[in-house]
Amino acid sequence: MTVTHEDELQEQFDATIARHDRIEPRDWMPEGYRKTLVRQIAQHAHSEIIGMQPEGNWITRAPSLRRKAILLAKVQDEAGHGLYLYSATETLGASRRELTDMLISGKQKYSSIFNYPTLSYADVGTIGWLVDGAAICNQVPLCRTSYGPYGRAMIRICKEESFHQRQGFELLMTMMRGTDEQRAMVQESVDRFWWPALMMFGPPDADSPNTAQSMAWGIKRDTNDELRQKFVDMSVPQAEVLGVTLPDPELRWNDERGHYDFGQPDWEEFAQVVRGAGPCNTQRIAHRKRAHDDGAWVREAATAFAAREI
Ligand code: FAQ
Repeated sequence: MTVTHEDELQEQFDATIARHDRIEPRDWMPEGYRKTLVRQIAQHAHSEIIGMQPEGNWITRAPSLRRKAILLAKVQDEAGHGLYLYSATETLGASRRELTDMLISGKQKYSSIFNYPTLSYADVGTIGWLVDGAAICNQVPLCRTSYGPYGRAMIRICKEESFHQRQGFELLMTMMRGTDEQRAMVQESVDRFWWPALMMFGPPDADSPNTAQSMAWGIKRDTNDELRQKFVDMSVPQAEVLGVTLPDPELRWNDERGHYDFGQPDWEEFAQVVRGAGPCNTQRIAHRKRAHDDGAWVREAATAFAAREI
């Protein structure tokens, strides 16, 4: 049997993955690895950018200057996360323009969670607590992902997401110490966001087409179900401290497993939202497209300026 150059490259790649070393942009990589990374990192970047909309909705109506300053800073952080991640995909040969076109035309996905509306200011706190909380559970292991630029971007992103989670919890805690009406607002918000937050981790492992290969390549370090369990275990004691009820009658501690048992989200609803038929999908993409079109003159001016400088 003849050993080709490609076989040798594949062997080196496999050895790097087995040593838990990083693959860097200049290294050879299988085409499937590159494509999977572009898909996952682009979806992640789009989620950060589209994720600015539900909370951005409340910037003009924040209840105080302090809350407005916090919210502005958080939404701005999400834009930064999107930019680090688009930069990471650029190292794989996918341009930001190309990815933005794929997002706007519906060819690439973004997280299902951002297709739900934000109906009250409590949602700002719940997004911080549950959505950023789920994002941290999912993203801390990604700091050890096998692709260097993605892992390094995740380190900074995770630090900022931890702050986001804390600010959400603090906002909810403040409301829980307030009036009956405020407490009811928090509970109503948690009732709406709990199940969509569990869906953020993706389909159950048995229905996840990408997990096995992504784990073998060291792109993902944990399965969807493992991370979902970690999130539930982390959130239940926090809900107790807050004094809110999680809307799951099956939620209870299982001594034998050393974990909480919990019910299943509505996976049919998840499939619908991912297909584009969630409550806000059309609005989110239309808004993103409008912002992109409105920014055309800025991109043209920057390109003309760059050409003049050469
Ligand atoms: N929504 O085979 P799997 C944030 C798709 S950032 C929509 O399990 P995989 C910050 C999946 O892409 C939140 N689509 O896929 C923030 C695949 O698509 P395909 C985003 C979903 O990739 C906070 C198909 O279903 N975080 O929140 C979802 O192995 C507050 C089959 O699924 C990341 O992107 C979903 N929830 O595992 C911002 C983290 N789940 O192949 C603002 C990085 C799955 O049909 C405010 N990503 N799909 O095209 C990951 O860890 C993985 O990509 C998973 C999915 C775990 C999301």
